Amino acid sequence: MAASVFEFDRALVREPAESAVNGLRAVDRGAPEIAGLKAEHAAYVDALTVCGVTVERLAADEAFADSMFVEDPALVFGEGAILLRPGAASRLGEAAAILPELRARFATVLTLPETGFADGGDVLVTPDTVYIGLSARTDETGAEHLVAALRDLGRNGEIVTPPEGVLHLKTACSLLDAETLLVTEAMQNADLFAGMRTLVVPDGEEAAANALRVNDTVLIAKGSSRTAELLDGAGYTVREVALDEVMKLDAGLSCMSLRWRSERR
Ligand code: CIR
Repeated sequence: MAASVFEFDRALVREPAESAVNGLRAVDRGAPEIAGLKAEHAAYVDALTVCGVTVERLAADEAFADSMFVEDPALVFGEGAILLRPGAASRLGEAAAILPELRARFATVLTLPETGFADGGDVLVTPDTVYIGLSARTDETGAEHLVAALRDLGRNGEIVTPPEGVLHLKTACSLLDAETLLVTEAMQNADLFAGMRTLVVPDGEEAAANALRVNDTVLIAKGSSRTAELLDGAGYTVREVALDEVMKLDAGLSCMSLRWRSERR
């Protein structure tokens, strides 16, 4: 059985680049304001730290506007890392940029064959299964390569098809504990996760479905008060993190870090 999927003691983040004003966004709600983006990123790092995680910060990479979203070019576990192939043309080069950082921290770093695409935002790790969602960023070929790499790490991968209009699998769902997911209603109706319990985010708070469980705490987007109440009522410890500028780039909590539990504890 895999190690706990929400107990982490290490995380890697990348500082936002000034070029983030040119970051990808499906619906243009304006460019993020860089000072605000940096402040939100710093508060996110603080939140991870308060939750008991040692966070290492990589320098901003101006060559890649979306490079602060380090979860997309890599997938990490205590036992090893997998270098992914982000499916947006402007982001594919982020993989090569993060490779030395993975090699410096993991004894095992697997790479995928150079066909197809697989994006970390499409990967949801549960204790028994690593779900890989097909999307505009992850195709069948990339997903199949990822399943093979996961097998080499002793993990079971399963490819799923999320509902239309979901940027990344984890845009619309996240892990709350070993048996429970937080999902949007559309994701609930798609019924992709056999054997997992689900809590559905209240209508109008769909963005809160990208929560992040870190040790004893569930981080959620600030302003999702009904989701906070729902989680609080279900017994979770909730911490809100401001994400207004981050959300202008279609991003949320999970994509701003790579997290793992080091084997040395
Ligand atoms: C992008 O479209 O690639 C970025 N602007 C946002 C990526 C967010 N990543 C994620 O949800 N895993």
